[in-house]
Amino acid sequence: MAIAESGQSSASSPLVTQLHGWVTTVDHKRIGIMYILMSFFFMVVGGIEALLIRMQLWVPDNTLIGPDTFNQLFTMHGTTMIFFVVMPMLTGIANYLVPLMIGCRDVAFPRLNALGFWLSLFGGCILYTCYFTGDALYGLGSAPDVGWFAYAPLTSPAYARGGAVDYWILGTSVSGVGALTFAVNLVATILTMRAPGMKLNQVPLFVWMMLIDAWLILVAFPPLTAAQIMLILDRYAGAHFFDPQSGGSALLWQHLFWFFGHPEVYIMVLPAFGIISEIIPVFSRKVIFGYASMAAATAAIGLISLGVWAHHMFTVGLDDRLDAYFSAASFLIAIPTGIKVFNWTATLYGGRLQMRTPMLFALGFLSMFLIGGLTGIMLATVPVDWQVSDSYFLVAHFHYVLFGGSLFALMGGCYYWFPKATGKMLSEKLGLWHFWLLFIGFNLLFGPMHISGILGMPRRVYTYQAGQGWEFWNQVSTVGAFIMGFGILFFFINIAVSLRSGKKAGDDPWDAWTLEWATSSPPPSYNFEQILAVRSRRPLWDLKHPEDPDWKYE
Ligand code: HEM
Ligand SMILES: [Cu+2]
Repeated sequence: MAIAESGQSSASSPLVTQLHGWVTTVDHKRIGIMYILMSFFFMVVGGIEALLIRMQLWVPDNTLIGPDTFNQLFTMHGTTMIFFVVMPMLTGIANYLVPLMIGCRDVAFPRLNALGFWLSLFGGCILYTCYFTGDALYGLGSAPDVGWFAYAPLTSPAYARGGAVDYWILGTSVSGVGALTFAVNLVATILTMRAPGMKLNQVPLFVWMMLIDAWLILVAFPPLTAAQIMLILDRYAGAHFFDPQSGGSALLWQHLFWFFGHPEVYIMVLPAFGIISEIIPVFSRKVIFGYASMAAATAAIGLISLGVWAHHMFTVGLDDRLDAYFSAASFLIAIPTGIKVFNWTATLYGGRLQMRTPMLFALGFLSMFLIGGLTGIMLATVPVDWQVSDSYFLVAHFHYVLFGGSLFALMGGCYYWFPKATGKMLSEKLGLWHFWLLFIGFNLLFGPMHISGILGMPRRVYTYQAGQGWEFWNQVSTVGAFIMGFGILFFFINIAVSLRSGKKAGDDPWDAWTLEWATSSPPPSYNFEQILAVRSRRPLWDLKHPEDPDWKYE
């Protein structure tokens, strides 16, 4: 069993001993798996919240949930999906893979790694404690209702009474510190612990993109934490950072929040880029096209993404020149992103494509991320943004990027590396069901939101009147949401079934070329019996084809 071989305790030892092995572990692989399990748990929670939101919007003038609960639901849903679903899933995948991919035995600071996981998990627990104690305007047991961006002064003591908002602040800041420990660890690991001979320009692209990802976390999270501390001081120590009536500034929150919030989008999507850059070459049986330009484009995206935050603030009435700058800077990101899309397409072009589930998810990612990217360019155009900002068009846009883009690729990654982590293959048949239900449901759910948004439906409204042309589109969306829910159910069924009775995977089921496939599946706790020396970007190709190794050409 996966768990037994990668840790100290064996499968035959009592359950308590096994559990003890898990909660005390400092093994990067076990920590990675725990992050992923945490993400699955919160995916169910955030998904139920999303379904409740969609049920409320099924018909005009619906009274199923009511305005107060609705506000709490979209706040909790957004916060959960970002901080406790996508973040832990990418952290888990990176934690599991990066040391294997660069051929070392663990991360640089294994204990710090464990601390990071527990901080993330406790952050989620703190947030959800609000349902038991967080009394706000609505009495005991209410959740925050201020949106996942928690705009001040809506969060100031005057408007957010009771403790609900405090649970948001504490939950997200504690998990944010967890993300910082992860990033520090990852940077140190990648820079100092690569296998002998492995130059930085020979690591798999996933590692490159995670390096830049970690760097973005290091720049973006501290301002958020600072803003959160300021908000706590406003709420409990009589400070007035965000209180205009006493010389504070409400816009300050927006600047600090989006200085985090925009790079956060890239923090969530760069790992997806990385996963796709591993999957597409293997299932096209070709070397990735433009390795160096891929890494350079990622660095450019990371840099530019730090300078565009105020495109979230076009409607607050900044100076025109500022709007123009932030609009232009946002357009600029299309260039490196375009380079990447070009490289992926060029890798596919002329390849011997193998349509296995990971590849399907990769192609699903490509198509939906493209749509999300194009609507992003539209939104970066100031006059367009003035029209559709805070409408469902925006909700459609960011779900295409974050769900269609990020989460799709992360799920594809789960299919690709599941055999490595467990020694079992996932079922292709159930995988197909998962993919197609998700893909069809997704487009039914979020596609029509472009239209309802352009027709004027504002986001964050708990209901609407009949006769504005919104009913049909909302019903399509709600149907799509349930189809997608079924899709995710297939994902979990697939994992459960395959763990019990999946085909044996072997060390290298996809005939891949990176180092993680050089060890057993699942890998032993020390990863590699012998640390391999590396001479090219595809060390396993070199091993398999000694007559024609890559290093002759690189
Ligand atoms: C079944 C899946 C999902 C459904 C049905 C869904 C649906 C919704 C709906 C209806 C809203 C409320 C929009 C509003 O009135 O503002 C919303 C908000 C949000 N969703 Fe999702 N969503 C899903 C998955 C996700 C995922 C995977 C993510 C993150 C990666 C996500 C992130 C967000 C965020 C951040 C908000 C807050 C929007 C805001 O108020 O600004 N959602 N979602
Ligand atoms: Cu942005």
